[in-house]
Amino acid sequence: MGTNTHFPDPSVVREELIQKYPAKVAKKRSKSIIINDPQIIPEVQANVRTVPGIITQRGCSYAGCKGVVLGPTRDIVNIVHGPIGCSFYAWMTRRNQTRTESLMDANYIPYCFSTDMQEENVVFGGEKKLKQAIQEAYDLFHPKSIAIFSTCPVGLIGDDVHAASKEMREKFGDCNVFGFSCEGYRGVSQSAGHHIANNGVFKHMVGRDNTPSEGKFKLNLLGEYNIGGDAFEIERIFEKAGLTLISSFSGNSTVKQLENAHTADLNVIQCHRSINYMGDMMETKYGIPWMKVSFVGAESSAKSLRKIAEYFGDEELKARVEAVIAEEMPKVKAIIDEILPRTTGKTAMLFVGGSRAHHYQDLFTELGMTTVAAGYEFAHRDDYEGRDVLPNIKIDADSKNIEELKVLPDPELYNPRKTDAELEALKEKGLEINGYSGMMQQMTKKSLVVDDLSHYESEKLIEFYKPDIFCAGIKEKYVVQKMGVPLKQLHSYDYGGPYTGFEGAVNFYKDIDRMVNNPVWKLIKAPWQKTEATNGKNKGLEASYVTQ
Ligand code: CFM
Repeated sequence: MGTNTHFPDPSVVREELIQKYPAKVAKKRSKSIIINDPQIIPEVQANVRTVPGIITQRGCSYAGCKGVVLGPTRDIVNIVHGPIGCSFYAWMTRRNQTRTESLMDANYIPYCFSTDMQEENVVFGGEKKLKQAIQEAYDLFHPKSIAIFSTCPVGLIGDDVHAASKEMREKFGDCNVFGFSCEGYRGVSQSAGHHIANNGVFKHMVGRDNTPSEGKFKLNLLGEYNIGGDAFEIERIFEKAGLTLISSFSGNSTVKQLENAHTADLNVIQCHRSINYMGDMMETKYGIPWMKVSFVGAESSAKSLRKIAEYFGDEELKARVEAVIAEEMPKVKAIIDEILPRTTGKTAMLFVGGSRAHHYQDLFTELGMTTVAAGYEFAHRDDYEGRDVLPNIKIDADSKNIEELKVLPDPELYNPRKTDAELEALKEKGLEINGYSGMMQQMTKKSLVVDDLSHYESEKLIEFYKPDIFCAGIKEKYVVQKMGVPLKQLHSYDYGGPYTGFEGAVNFYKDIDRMVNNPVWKLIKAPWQKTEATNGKNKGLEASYVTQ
């Protein structure tokens, strides 16, 4: 853990960031803008309401439930109960890919199902229209499952999506219909939607199919949504290593996989934020432990594979994992050796979601680049500071809004995969069982950690640090690029990917090399830079261009 010396004093930057705000807002924002110290890990204010008027990067609860967690399962018909705009927003924009086994297999991802709520439905109620929509979907597709997602007006007018779902489920008999109260306003961000989705998938899907699964080393991959084909690369590696993937939550998944997931012997969690609830609930009900892994970065992939092999404790598996790493790494090394001299010493900023701002720091480290500032849009304190702080997190009114399921060991299916003594022995070997140490432990001393970064703050940070690359999403992309800084979308990957595993690491190195070493950025002057054309008087907000 080195100390940044060639960067601006973070306390000055922090002061600057908050000084423009009115006193009350400044007080609130100052708790979310933290100078990191990996040794003592300071407290970060997170998962609280955004101050009205601040331009946030966040999305809504419906986005987290429908778009994020349920969206990637290909054979559920996901019906959005609401105005058409909410559906359009969630239609194919996340780049979650899927691959059917045969052309005859169901895949509803390319479709957009909505009740297209109109004023009349808002005034007189929309349940009738919802039931018609469910019937129509059933008649057309005969799917195994239909899920209903509530948007804001549904909660405001009081449509009961659960009663409507139950009525239709009982009517059909062969189609599992269930609803989600994931109205956009349910929480402070999409994080609330993740929790609501976890509860629904756990209640209505996991454990429905008790067919014994085959395979010696069976695991579920939680919190991997197959953006840009990420899950395909992890599946390739698992297969090569002799690991059997029972279910993925939920990239490239099917209803059958999710319903049978409780037959696996280990849950590995990639995105802790969106699915940690599922890991905990499956452990309590079925006795399956979970482990945090990350397949973002070649080194992290190797480390995660070794952790999985250690968990199963089989010598043959360990040897096979080592063979896979030995076979994959030289290809990665050949590329990184060529790129490293061009990327070493450059700086990055990452402001993304609830897990990638952490995971992608590994890839930048492999590129010899330093992350000078990072933060999540909607993560909680445990994603920053580690799960040890969980007992100290204040439960506010917004969190109380979301149901905490009371889960008990299943009288028939509970089967602890490891004894307490075995788990202890694994922990002693350094395996973090049911744990996650968060982002800040990995970041350098005096780097800046900012939760729920505002638009104004992002401009200020760029002005101060002039990073070589800024990682965020489409809402930020062009504003940042107009400042002369390339922006890598870490949500959609800018049409690229996969970035996981060994092949993904190579893709990422090449893409970042192309971006940070592209001379075009030097031709753009940032808004605060004086231009010759206006005789030094231009201090406006528009980027200006130098033609030669
Ligand atoms: Fe998890 Fe995600 Fe993320 Fe997320 Fe998301 Fe996403 Fe994300 Mo966009 S589940 S928290 S709600 S890793 S859609 S695949 S990229 S913000 S960092």
